[in-house]
Amino acid sequence: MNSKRIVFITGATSGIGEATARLLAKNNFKLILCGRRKDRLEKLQTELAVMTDVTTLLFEIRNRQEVVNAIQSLPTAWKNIDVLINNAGNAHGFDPIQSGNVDDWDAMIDINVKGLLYVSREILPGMVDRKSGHVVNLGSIAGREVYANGNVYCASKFAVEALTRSMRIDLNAAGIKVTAIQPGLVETEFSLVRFKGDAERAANAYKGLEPLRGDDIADLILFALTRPAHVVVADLVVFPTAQASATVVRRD
Ligand code: 8X3
Repeated sequence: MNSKRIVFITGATSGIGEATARLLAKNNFKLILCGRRKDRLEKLQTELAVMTDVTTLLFEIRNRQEVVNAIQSLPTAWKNIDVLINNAGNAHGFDPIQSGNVDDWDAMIDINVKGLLYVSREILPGMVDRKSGHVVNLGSIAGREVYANGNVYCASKFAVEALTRSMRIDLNAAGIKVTAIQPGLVETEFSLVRFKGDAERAANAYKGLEPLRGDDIADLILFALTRPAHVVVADLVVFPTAQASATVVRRD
């Protein structure tokens, strides 16, 4: 297997994206780190550049033209992307549907669904031309089950699930691998964003249990990327041991 594959990671500056970047850097992948926070991107690039080739792309994934311009600006040496990790995404707000904040809805649909599509639309044609590639979409248990106040976040992750399955079919003829990773409770900045900076509410989401960490998910992504050519990890649901479903969680 070519150990110098080029990996494009969205949302690389925190959480699962950052953990994945770190692990893949150690495992000899070349990295295109994408995000909208310049300082964090540069810091991570400097840190990982001692291990592998790293470049960065700064763009707002909600802005289609920014996405297109950024990806098209890649130098020739970085254009043949082998692995696309569609990781960028978040939950914004936790309100019942009847009183949801429409700006939150827009953000989740724009980032989690439309952003994934904008990036994929730019990168997939090259993979199809080369008849080679691997797409890893970060879904969620929220893309398989709904729960109180999850509404639009769940809808956005159900959309990711539908798009992942669709990609698998549409890209099958070109021999492109498509992997879905569907985590449950992972402690990152996720809950802090969902609860708009309320650290106590965010901490409560993981209280009394040992949640997954970004590293746990990065580990599974590395596993999926390092299977032999004839093997694809199609779908991985992963929980902390204390979790049994979106809503059944044992807290001590
Ligand atoms: C995040 C997992 O359970 O908070 O995607 O929806 S959950």
